[in-house]
Amino acid sequence: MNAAFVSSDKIRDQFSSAMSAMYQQEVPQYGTLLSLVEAVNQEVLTANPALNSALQGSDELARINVERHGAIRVGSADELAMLRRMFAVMGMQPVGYYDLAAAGVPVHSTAFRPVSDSSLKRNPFRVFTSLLRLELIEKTELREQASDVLRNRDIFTAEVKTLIERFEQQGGLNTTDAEQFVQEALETFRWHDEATVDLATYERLHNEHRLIADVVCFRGPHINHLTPRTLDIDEVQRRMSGVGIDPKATIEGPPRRDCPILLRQTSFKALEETIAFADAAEGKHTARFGEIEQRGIALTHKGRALYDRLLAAARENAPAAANNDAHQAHLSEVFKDFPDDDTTLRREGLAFFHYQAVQGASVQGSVSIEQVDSLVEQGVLMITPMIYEDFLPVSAAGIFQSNLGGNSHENYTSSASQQQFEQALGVEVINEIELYAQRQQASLEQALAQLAG
Ligand code: OOG
Ligand code: NI
Repeated sequence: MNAAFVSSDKIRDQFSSAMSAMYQQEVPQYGTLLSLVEAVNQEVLTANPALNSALQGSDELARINVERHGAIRVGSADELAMLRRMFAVMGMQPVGYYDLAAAGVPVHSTAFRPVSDSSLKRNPFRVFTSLLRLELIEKTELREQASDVLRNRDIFTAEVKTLIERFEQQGGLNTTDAEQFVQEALETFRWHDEATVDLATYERLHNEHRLIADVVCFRGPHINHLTPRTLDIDEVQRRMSGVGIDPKATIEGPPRRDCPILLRQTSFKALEETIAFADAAEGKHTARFGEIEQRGIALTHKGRALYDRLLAAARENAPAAANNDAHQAHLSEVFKDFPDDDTTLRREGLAFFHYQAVQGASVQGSVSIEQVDSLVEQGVLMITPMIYEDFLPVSAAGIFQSNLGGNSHENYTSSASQQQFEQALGVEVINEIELYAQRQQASLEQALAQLAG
């Protein structure tokens, strides 16, 4: 790459901090949440020196305070395709496909995120991006009206489009262009307290599904939440109400464990905000909230299948009360069937790890993949958990639902349509499990070469 160009990692880092600053200003409760998360992270690290050095050793400590994800919802294939080009400037690729229709939310989604070890280390910022499935609106007239409104908006500034093209032609952006890109890209995600439609149209769309009104009635896909990573989600959940934040009833995802797996998430309820409609009527809209997450180890296909099976079993005989303590106790009971130590997780091929040759260690002759188990046991190869960087469809549905004000829609029967999503996107999404497997393999090969060298 031309040395005069700013790295995509740096542009992403600048963008994610600009987005966080904008959202703190727009939604002060998010700033309160950030302070709470930081305080709890600090307490956890102070009380647990072993965790502190483990995180430091795997270079994770540095990313904890910059780590976050956000979410947006767009209305058309053109919008999604342009977003893909915009995120590419920041080194973010579409990873994974999530079907939410099965859970009563008329969207399907991907996550734009960095993919390489070094980029993830620098700043793993991800944007969960949903595309509205207008075809799921049954009333023809309403569907056509929504699609007309969407056709008439442009969610990108002229300048950002020019800069995206320049990036694609030159293979990078210089410092001035990169700075302007960050400012212009930010405009796409800004909140607008003016709707583009009259109140009656808003209400018709809202009655069809609250999410449809959120996507269709505004000038752009406002960022609807940002999510810092916490080291103790249970503690943050407990303390939220003490700082004036109203959390959703239960934490999504797996229970608390010695070896955390995948992703646990909880959010605070979306705020009711005043909107001026196109006919000068005043009304309310609820869209924006805050979320926290705690990430654990990425699972293989086998591990994920076990997770899905246990989660389904837990949901089938869930306790009646939607109380987090009862919910977590029940989950912990069901998840006793999921091994909870690194040795078993690795031996049984349930989870992904990074491999490292222990400094100064070497092995006579060549080393083969078959010797890995014994090299790990001998302490010649060190393993560290590979963090799960993606999302979970059941959890995402839970987060969506907690903001739909209780009047949830019956499930859409239409099947998942990854192909249709990819057509809109303009490329295929990257398979997340393949990505973890490749990264694990690369770290293993490097470690073995080092031992033999
Ligand atoms: C996205 C909800 C899903 C997550 O972290 O799983 C989500 C949305 O509300 O647009 O953010
Ligand atoms: Ni989220």
